[in-house]
Amino acid sequence: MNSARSDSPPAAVASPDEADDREDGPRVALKILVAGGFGVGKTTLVGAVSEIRPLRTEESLTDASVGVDDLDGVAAKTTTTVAMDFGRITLRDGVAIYLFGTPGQERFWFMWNELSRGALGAVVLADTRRLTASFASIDYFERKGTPFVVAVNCFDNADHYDPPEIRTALDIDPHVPILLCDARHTVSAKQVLVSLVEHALRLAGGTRRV
Ligand SMILES: Nc1nc2c(ncn2[C@@H]2O[C@H](COP(=O)(O)OP(=O)(O)O)[C@@H](O)[C@H]2O)c(=O)[nH]1
Ligand SMILES: [Mg+2]
Repeated sequence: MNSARSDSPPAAVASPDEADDREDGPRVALKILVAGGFGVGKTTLVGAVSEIRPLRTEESLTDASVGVDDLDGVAAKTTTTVAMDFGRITLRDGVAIYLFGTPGQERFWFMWNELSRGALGAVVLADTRRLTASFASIDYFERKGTPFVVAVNCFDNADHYDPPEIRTALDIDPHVPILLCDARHTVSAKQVLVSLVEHALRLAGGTRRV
């Protein structure tokens, strides 16, 4: 298990309109969830964009996971996130994003209500080889009315599908952005976050660009 460095977040993550005036910290802190099924790339995405060494709670997959975690299509995966990922990114001066990678396994769903409180929105990562693994996350954020975008993590050996095909397969509302990304690459992962922030602002009636 890795531990976070001393750049710890503010005691509470403020909502966008709760900017504080401290000169040494962010004036606005946004909380974004990174969700999706087991092995879709949540830990990878948080690690790709975080400017602090992400707090991870990876543990080795053990035999106890067999029959509990859905390992179909992710046979090469040797670790799993047992609590959550945490990372931070500064979009521009004074605006910090705190990222919470939410556990994909069903047994951790109880954490989602806590984690989603005060969140600006969510990125639902999807893998075209196992789209069903992301259904639960999409259902959850739709039910909650939490703004979300779907980011299809383009794995090297996965078939390529265009966003309209993915929208149909996942039955996603027309207004929800669907993007293709590579969770390993900082620029691609950051673009996903920017799309989510813009989407959330649009839904809130704002027109500002971040
Ligand atoms: N080829 C490829 N592999 C990836 C990509 N994203 C993640 N991986 C790998 O897929 C595995 C699962 O990713 P991980 O981030 O642990 O998934 P999580 O369970 O959603 O946190 C890891 O071995 C990653 O290195 C990607 O975009 N392309
Ligand atoms: Mg993980």
